[in-house]
Amino acid sequence: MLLTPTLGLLLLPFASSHFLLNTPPTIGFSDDDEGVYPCGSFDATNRKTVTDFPIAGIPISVTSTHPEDTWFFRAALLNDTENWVDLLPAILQQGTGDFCNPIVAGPAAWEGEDGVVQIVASAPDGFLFQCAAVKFVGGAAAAPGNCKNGSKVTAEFTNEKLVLNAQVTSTSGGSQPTETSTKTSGSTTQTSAGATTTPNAAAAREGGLTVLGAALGIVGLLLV
Ligand SMILES: [Cu+2]
Repeated sequence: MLLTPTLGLLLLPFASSHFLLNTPPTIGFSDDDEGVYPCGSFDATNRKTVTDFPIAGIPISVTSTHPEDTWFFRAALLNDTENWVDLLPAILQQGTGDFCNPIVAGPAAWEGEDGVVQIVASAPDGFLFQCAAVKFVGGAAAAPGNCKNGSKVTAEFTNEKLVLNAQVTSTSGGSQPTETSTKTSGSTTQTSAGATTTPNAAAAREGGLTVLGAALGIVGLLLV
């Protein structure tokens, strides 16, 4: 029996995995342990395959087996892999299949630094993680390559907050809250920490505001 290449690609990951990180190359993938923070059971500092990450942007491509995921694209410096910075606001993706954002910008202040990209999916079966080893560099954005979206896939930014280990990461409003919360992820009406009305809460992480500014600049590209 003949399978078209496309059909074959679709069937394989759907058989078992939660989600696949297509690009940048993953540090490692274990279907059973993809729920293990911070990198799906793999070492966040693994440098076996390091991808150049131009601050101007790289494509991030995943394949989801879930009907719905909320994605958090984050990054950390290699020497500080507990401080994750949002590269984009949260993205609500609906429909199983390929989801690719052609240009995800990096934190400008990190040019020349070794880093780790973390992809978090808030999926129907829990939080899932994969990471990629990167080096932040200057220059033009990386080519989108094989960046494509499945025909059933739609995506939009949301103001959902990622809450892991009671630490809140802001994904909207340009603030970097320092409060903690026991609220679980999933609500878009959460106001305790990440509210958009607290512009002075930005004491936290250098680079965060720059990142968000860059993110807002490419909103229009998300559905390309
Ligand atoms: Cu799953």
